[in-house]
Amino acid sequence: MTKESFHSGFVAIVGRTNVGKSTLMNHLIGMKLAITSNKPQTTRRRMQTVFTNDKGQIVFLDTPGIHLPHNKLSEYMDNVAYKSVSDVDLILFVVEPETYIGKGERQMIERMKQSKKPVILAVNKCDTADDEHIAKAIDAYGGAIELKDAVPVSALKGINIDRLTDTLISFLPEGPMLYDEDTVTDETERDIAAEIVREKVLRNLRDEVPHGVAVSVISFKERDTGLIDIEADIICDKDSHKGIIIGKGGSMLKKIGIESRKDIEELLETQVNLKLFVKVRKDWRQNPMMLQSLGYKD
Ligand SMILES: Nc1nc2c(ncn2[C@@H]2O[C@H](COP(=O)(O)OP(=O)(O)OP(=O)(O)O)[C@@H](O)[C@H]2O)c(=O)[nH]1
Ligand SMILES: [Mg+2]
Repeated sequence: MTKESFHSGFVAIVGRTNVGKSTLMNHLIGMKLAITSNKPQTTRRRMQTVFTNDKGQIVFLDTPGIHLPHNKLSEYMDNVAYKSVSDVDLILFVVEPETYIGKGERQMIERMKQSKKPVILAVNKCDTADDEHIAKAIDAYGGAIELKDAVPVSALKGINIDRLTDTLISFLPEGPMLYDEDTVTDETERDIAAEIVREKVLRNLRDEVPHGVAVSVISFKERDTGLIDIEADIICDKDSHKGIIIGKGGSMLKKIGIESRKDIEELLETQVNLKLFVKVRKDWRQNPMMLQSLGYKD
C-alpha cells in the first residue's frame, strides 16, 4: 500500500478589515486563539497558528485587515498584511459576498500579484447572502486576480470549513511537518492574555475609545498551587477615555476584568487572579517608542 503524500506550508490570511479573517482562522484550527470583534481593525499584529491532520500541516498567519491608514499604528498594521503575502506558500484571500473592491483591497491585490503566490478565495459570511450574490462576488474577485479556487464559507456558522481546509492542503507543497503535531501557536500565554483583555475592551466600549487602547501584561506569575496572578495595564490615549474605561463606580473595568478572567482561565485551564490598571499615554499611536514597546514593530 502506498502512503498518501503529506503537504505542509505557510498560509497568509489577508483581506479587508472586519471580513472575518480571525473568526475563520479560529474555526480552521478549532480553537479560539485570535481575538475577534464587530469593530474594524481588531487584529493589530501577525498571529501564527498551526493546524495538523493526517493529510497535512497548515501554518496560518492571521494578519491585520486592510484599511486606509490614519496614524503610525495603522500604517504598521497595513504593512504587516502587505508584507506577509511574500513570506508564505499560499494566500487565503478572505472577502464578503459583495462585488465592490475598495482601494485598500486593490492595493492588496497588487501585492498578491507581485508575490506570484497562489491565491484561494474564501467568500466568508455566506450565511448572509444567497447563491447568486456569492457567485457574483467570486466573478468580481476572479476578474481582479487569478484564483486557484474559491470556497464560500461561514466562519460563524461553521459552513464549508472542512472543504476549505482540504482545498488549502491540496495547494500546499508536499513536505514534512514543520512543527510538532500538538503545536497550536507560537504566541506566549502572556501575549494571548493581553489580547483577551483588549478583546473585552473592544466588545464593551464604543466609538473611538477601543481603537486607542493597547494592553500590556506587566506581571504574569504562577503560584505553587497552579493559580496564575496576572497584572495588566490598559493604556488609552486620552484623559477622557480613562473615565469611560473605568466606568461608574468602576463598573466597566470590573466587567472587562470578569469577562477577561473567564476566557484566560479557559485558555490556561487554571485559576487566574487578574488585576487591571488604566493608564493614559497621550497619542501613543503616533509615538514610535511606545509602538515598539507594545510590540507593534517590524
Ligand atoms: N454573519 C457572519 N458574521 C461573521 C462571520 N465571520 C465573522 N463574522 C463577524 O464579523 C465580525 C468581524 O470578525 P473578525 O474575525 O474580527 O474580522 P477580521 O477580518 O479578523 O477583522 P480585523 O482583525 O479587524 O481585520 C465579527 O463580528 C464576527 O462575528 C460569518 O461567517 N458570518
Ligand atoms: Mg482579525
